Formats: sequence, C-alpha cells, structure tokens
Amino acid sequence: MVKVNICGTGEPLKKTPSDQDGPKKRSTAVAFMYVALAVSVALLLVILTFFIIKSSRLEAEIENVQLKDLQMSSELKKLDMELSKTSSETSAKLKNLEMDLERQDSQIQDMQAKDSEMSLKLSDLEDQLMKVASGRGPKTADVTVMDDFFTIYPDLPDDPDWHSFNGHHYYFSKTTTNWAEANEWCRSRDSYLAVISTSEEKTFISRSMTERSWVGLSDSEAEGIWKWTTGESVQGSFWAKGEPNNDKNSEDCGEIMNNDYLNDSNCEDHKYWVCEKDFVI
Ligand SMILES: *[C@@H]1O[C@H](CO)[C@@H](O)[C@H](O)[C@H]1NC(C)=O
Ligand SMILES: [Ca+2]
Ligand SMILES: [Ca+2]
Ligand SMILES: [Ca+2]
Repeated sequence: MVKVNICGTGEPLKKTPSDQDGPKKRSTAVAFMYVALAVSVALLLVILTFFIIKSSRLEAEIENVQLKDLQMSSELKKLDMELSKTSSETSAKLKNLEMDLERQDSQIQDMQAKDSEMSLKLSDLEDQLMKVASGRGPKTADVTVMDDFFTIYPDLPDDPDWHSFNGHHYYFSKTTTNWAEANEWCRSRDSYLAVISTSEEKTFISRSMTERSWVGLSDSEAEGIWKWTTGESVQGSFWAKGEPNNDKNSEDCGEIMNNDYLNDSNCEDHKYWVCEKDFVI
C-alpha cells in the first residue's frame, strides 16, 4: 500500500518502513499521479470542447429563431397594412353603395308619390268621361278631358312638333316671318315666343333649331332697354360679342343664333321662330 499525502496537512511525511525500502515504488506512484492528472485534464478539455461546441450551436439556433421571428413580424406588419387598406377600401365602397341605395330609395318614393297623384287624377278623369258618355257632362267636357290628359302626362306631347326640356315645351317653326307675326303665332297657340332664362335653356334652343330664330326679346318700348316679353331683363353674357348694336338705328327685336348667342335684328326681317309653353300641373 502506498500512502500519499496530497492534501498536505502540514505534518511532515512520516517515513514508514516500507518507504525506506521503496524509492522505486514512490516514483511509480508519482508517475501514476501524473498520468491520472493528464487523463483528467484531457477529459476536462474534451468536456469543455463539447460544451463550447454545443453552446455555439445553441447560439446559432437562437440567432436563427430571432431572425425568423423578425421576418415573421415584418410579414405580419405587411399583412396588417394590407388588411387595413382593403378594409378601408371596402368601407368606402360600402358607403358609396349605401348612398346609391338612399338615392334610389328617394327616387322610388318620388315616383310612388307621382304615381298615386296620377292614379287620383286618372280616376277623376274616368268620372268625367263617364259623365260625358252618359250625357250628363257639359258639352265641352270632352275637350277638357283631353287638356287634363296632357296636363297629367306632360311628357306625352299632344303635337309631335313640340319638344320638352326642363318642364317646358318648345316649338321650332318650319317657315319664316317677321317678329310680330311670330309672336302672334305663338300666342294663338297658348304659348309665347321663347323666353331664355338660363344658359341651359339657351343651349337647348340653339342646338334644337336649324336656323337663327326669333325669341321673345325686344327693346321697342325703350331703345336700349332689352326685355323678354314676360318682363324679365336679359343676362348680359347671353349677347353675342358686340351686340346689341342697334345697327342702322333699326334693330329692336331679338334672335338666337346658331352659335348659342343673342343678336338684335330688324323686326321686319323674316326669320324662323321658337315658341315656348309651360307645363301646368
Ligand atoms: C346680327 O344680325 C344682323 C342682321 O341680321 C347681322 O348682320 C349680324 O351679322 C348679326 N350679328 C352677329 C354677331 O352675327
Ligand atoms: Ca323659358
Ligand atoms: Ca334697338
Ligand atoms: Ca345687331
């Protein structure tokens, strides 16, 4: 048995009888010790290396996971943005649809109101017709019935020569005459020489006629004071450039030209004319 004091308790090593006779044995023990030390150091190194490799692998994996996390979060953000974009687009479309629906609703209501009004008038007419048919009505009732009919259905022109626009009827003459006769022609047919109140009306008339035409405009009452036959004054921008010029001191009647502007002309000139009549409901 070999006893080695590795801990070093401070006590000097006692020389046992066996020690005295075996310096060889002692050196063997020391060698064994070194070998054991070397082996354990090597073992430690192996374990250390193993752990280092393992930890570096773990770090790489962690990095990988973090990278993936980052990628995923950026993708999530992108998706989120797309989602919010599409949702806002969808809500805008929805709002538009709702507005369309409301408009249609109100149109339907308007039409329903008109419909009920018309059916009321129709039943009234039927009553009148029955009276006329049974000989109880006034002699002129059949004429009244027809008038009423066109009052209720203003879009059905009683004469194909009359054209509707914005709640008015217009007649475009096929012959020419002077202003006074044109004026009389319209009056005898429950209408008046066209009175242009809006630029829309002006454009409609000038586009519908084939030739420059008389309208209900004159300054014969007071030179230079242009008035529609209804008493309305004329919008300055309706005149052609340089008009009215009272050419040769003898232009007191108004015409509308094909270029959509008004001009003063001699009242005795023979021109086409436009009559206008209102719908009476
Ligand atoms: C206005 O009418 C007169 C007479 O018809 C004509 O000579 C003149 O050229 C017209 N003015 C314009 C701007 O066309
Ligand atoms: Ca008018
Ligand atoms: Ca004049
Ligand atoms: Ca003129």
